[in-house]
Order: sequence, then C-alpha cells, then structure tokens
Amino acid sequence: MKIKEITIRHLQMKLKAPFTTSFGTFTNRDFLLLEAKDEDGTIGWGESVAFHAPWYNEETLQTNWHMLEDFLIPLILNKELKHPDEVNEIFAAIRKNNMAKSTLEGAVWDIYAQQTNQSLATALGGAKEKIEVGISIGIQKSIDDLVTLVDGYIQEGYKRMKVKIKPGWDVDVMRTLREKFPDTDIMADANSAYRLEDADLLKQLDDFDLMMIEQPLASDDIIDHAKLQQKLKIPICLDESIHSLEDARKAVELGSTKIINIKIGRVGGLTEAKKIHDYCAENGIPVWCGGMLESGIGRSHNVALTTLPNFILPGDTAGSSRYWEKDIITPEVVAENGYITVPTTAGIGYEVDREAVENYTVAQKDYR
Ligand code: OSB
Ligand code: MG
Repeated sequence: MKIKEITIRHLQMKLKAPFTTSFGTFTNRDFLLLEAKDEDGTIGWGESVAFHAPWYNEETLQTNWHMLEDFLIPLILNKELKHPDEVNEIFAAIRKNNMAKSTLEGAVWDIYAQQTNQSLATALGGAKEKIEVGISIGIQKSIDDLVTLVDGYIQEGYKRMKVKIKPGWDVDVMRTLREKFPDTDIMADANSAYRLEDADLLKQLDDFDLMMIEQPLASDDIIDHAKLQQKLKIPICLDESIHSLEDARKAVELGSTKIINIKIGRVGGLTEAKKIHDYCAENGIPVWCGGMLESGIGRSHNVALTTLPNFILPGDTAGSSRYWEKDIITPEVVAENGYITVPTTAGIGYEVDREAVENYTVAQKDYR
C-alpha cells in the first residue's frame, strides 16, 4: 500500500434536532472528511470527529486540518505500508492530536480491508453479524419532553437509553425516567459537569438501578474518579479521560472506571481502539463504542469496531436517520429493533454518495 493522493473536505450537515450536552448545543455538525487514494486506485475514507469548537476536548476541525496538512499527511504520503498498524507507530512521534491521527489512520484501514478483500470488521478481527446499539439523548427543555422522546425511541426498538445530565438536570430526571420506564436499560452521561464535592448528590443516582454514569468529573481526571467510585454503587464509565491504552491501564489499576467507552477518534485510531479493547477483555472490563454525532463514514467505522467480542454493552452508534435527513453513504446505517446488521462487503461496506458529499462540502483541498 502506498498512498498517492489525499483530499480533505470540510462538510457541514444540519442535525435533524439540536443536540445539547452539559458543555454546549450542536445545531450543525461541521467535520472533516478525508479521502485517500492508493497507487492501485483503491479509495479509503476517514472522518474527523473533532467539533468546530474545543468543547469536548482541545481539538477542533481547524486544528485537525493543520495537523493533517503540516505533519500527518507528509508522514504517510508515498510511504510503503504493509499494515495499518504501522500508521499508529509512525504517528507516535506526534503528541496527542488523536482525532487528527484517527482521520487518516481510518482511511488507511479502509484501503487495507479492500485490498485484502475483507470487510473492515473482519480486518479488525471482529466476528459479530449484527451489533446492539442504544441511543444518546441530549438535555431537553422539560422532563415531559424527555419522557416523550424516550417513549418514541423505545417504540423504534432501541433498548438502551443514555441520558445527558448536568447540575440541575440530574436526580429528578433520572428518578422520573426510572418510574416511567421500570424495565428499560438507562444510563447517564455528565460530560465532566461535576466535582468530587458533588459525591452526595451523585450518590442519589444509586437508587435508580442505572447501568453506569459516564464521565462525571473533570475531562482529564482519573484520581478523583477513583475516589468517587469508592463512594458510589453505580459503575463509573470513563469517556473523555481515556486517550490511549496506557490511560486505560492506569484508570483500571486505580479503580477509576469499571467500564470504558471507546471512541476511535479520542484514542487516535482503530489500532489503539483495538489495543484498549484487548486489554479490557483480559481484565474483565466491558467496553462499548461511543459516538460523536458522526456522518456515515465515521459511523461505518464504529459499526466495524463494535464487532469485536468485548463490546458487550450497546453503544451510541444509532442509525443514520436519528441524526440526518440524508446521510453521505448508501445504504444508510439502519438500526432495526436496536440492532445494526454488519455489512460483509470489502472495506467499510457502504458506498459513498458523492453527490451528497458535494452538497455538504464548504471547503476542500488536495494533497499529493
Ligand atoms: O459524551 O458521548 C459523548 C455527543 C457529542 C459529544 C460527546 C458525546 C456525545 C454523545 C452523542 O453522547 C453520541 C452520538 O449519538 O453520536
Ligand atoms: Mg460521553
């Protein structure tokens, strides 16, 4: 494999409904799409999950573009590669900027899977024919609105509800949901909205039989999370704090997390994601695949990764129609009764709809 041409596009896609977390509201999804062409003509696709603003982590669409253009693309263009794992090693020379790294690494994985005539899932070592998915629900105007939404998602077949919380939108919300939906799997995601001093408040969540609480404390913390976990029955699941296998190992050894949310972009790509998966499998830590409001490209990579065996818990990879009027792949990702059927054709297993890509593109640049 030798990549000869790369195109970066900035796409803007309008979300069907605004999505609100403890750190901000998304109305549009602005992101980078990367197209890489091998010397044999094979085309692979990667998506940057960085947002337009540094709300979730320090990366943005523009910092990713800068890192790709000035550092990462020059390291890969015209280089002979035997396996995508080599990209992870080459990029180790550059600190952090994981979402930028993952964008290019994902396209290399897609090319590799096509050239070896296997699905991306099979190339990663996954074997599931379908994956179980849940849904992530943003902060709403009222608890009544939230209850109506959850009811609708249950009707659609989603079996696990993840609900965003923040101070003032937490204990009452979760109590009401548990009362209204006694048999549904429910969890909470705080996106770092609390501090260790809030332990007594968070302890009230122990009463509602929740699957877990995701990232209650600071986005760079693993110390206070360990202290908090000692006080809570509800398992803590880290998201923002885990950027690598090393981070995962330290958090597990400290007792800061009992479950890990793996996001391909946050950990720097599929190779690192797989390493974290393997470590967690060996250490009895269940994992699930997080979401970043991805277009069909990032979504297809999430589907493939989730086929690995220790992705025991349903992830956030809902169907395309939960987010977009029209996705950029055909067919779109479809969740039926809470399950997505994993494509079996070579590569990501979905066709890129170039007309849709053109329609959403606001800027573009070629590298060769
Ligand atoms: O913390 O998982 C998160 C969306 C934006 C930023 C952070 C998160 C999320 C989600 C949405 O929970 C998951 C999805 O539906 O893609
Ligand atoms: Mg999260």
